[in-house]
Amino acid sequence: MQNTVISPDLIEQDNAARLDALEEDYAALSRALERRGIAIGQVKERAKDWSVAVPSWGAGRGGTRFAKFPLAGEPTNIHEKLEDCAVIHQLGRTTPGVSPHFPWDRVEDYSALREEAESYGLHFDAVNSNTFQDQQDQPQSYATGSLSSTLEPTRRQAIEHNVECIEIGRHLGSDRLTVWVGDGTNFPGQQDMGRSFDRYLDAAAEVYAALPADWTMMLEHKMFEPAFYSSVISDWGSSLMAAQELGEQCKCLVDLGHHAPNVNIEQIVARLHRAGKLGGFHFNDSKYGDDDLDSGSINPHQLFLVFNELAEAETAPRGGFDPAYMIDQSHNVTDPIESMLSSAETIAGCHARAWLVDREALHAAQESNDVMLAFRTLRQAYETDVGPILAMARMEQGGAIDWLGTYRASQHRERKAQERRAVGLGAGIV
Ligand code: LRH
Ligand code: MN
Ligand code: MN
Repeated sequence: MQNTVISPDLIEQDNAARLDALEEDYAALSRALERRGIAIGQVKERAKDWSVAVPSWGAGRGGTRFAKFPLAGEPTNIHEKLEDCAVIHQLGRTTPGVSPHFPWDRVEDYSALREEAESYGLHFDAVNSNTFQDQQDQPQSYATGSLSSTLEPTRRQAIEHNVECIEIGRHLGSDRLTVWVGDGTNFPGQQDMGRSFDRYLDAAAEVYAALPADWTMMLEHKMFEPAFYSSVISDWGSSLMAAQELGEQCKCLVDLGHHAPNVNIEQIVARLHRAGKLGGFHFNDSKYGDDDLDSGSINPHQLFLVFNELAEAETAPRGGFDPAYMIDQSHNVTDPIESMLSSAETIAGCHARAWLVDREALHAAQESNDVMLAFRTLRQAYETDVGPILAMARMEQGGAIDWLGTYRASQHRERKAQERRAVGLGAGIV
């Protein structure tokens, strides 16, 4: 028996009131797509098959280094986070995976945690390690680095933590480890940039050696923050060099917020695929830096272009194509459940629109250098409102046509505000 957090009756009632309008919109879109030679049913099935994982840490209110404004009823432990992730998936039907972060999600019994997730119809996705913060009672500090530290005991501690994350992940049923380190420098001259990369590689090789044969290790690059002069794995170039040196099972993870402003991220995606090293994504949006804003809230066109490259890559898989899709956002002023549902819909929409691109026409226009036709071919897909396809796919899988209206009608957060322990004030974590 699946554990449902939101009443299925409520979802059904809400859907019934909205079905006529949806059917009208869906039929109109179906006719428009048919004129373009596209069968709407196929796009809908593709949308149903596609999913994006939610981060356990994004289920709570984030914060900046200045403040965190807690939300009454927000989750404070992995059990409550799973309950909220279950709500997101129940209403949206695109997020069955939860990406945990350790030690934030530490518990005694990981097999029981896995069963708890499964009782909601969820599973665990990539496991994230954390050597960018010091924990209570931790012998060595990461203040001047972790895997790349100049200090051997510190590197050892960081290696052991990553190996422990793999072990935890095995119990949780995961098969991916995401490694992001905050290592880097704040001052020119602080460290030797070549030697710190060497130390990182030596330490990361020990983590890699502990990977089970069917696992992938994903290296997440980030240009700056917390190190404000240089990061050890600062960009996709460093990430690719490291992944190539570490081995076949090591790939690169692209967090959309981790680049310099205006960087052509879709081209990076194409390049990493070309090198057989496209491991996965952390979706979010950014205006200035690693803002962790809701996916597509600032630049939905860029997100579409990333998915266009992904559709291109899937059509021409070269050595293979199996990226992990995850959301990585910080919700500072919204209800995280609403933000995650909104982002999942935006991301799924970009995925669906990328598959509306007339790829044959695009390739022909590219070959004959018909610049305007190539551009308009992409634009036509981008401008198509796929909302009715996504809503129909949700409804047919038991989700909510109007996830926001149904979620608010459920009063989930209000009920949790009565039940859950209040969160203290303070600065956020990321
Ligand atoms: C670093 C990052 C990384 C961390 C997460 C909390 O900025 O994107 O993925 O694990 O934030
Ligand atoms: Mn990230
Ligand atoms: Mn980040």
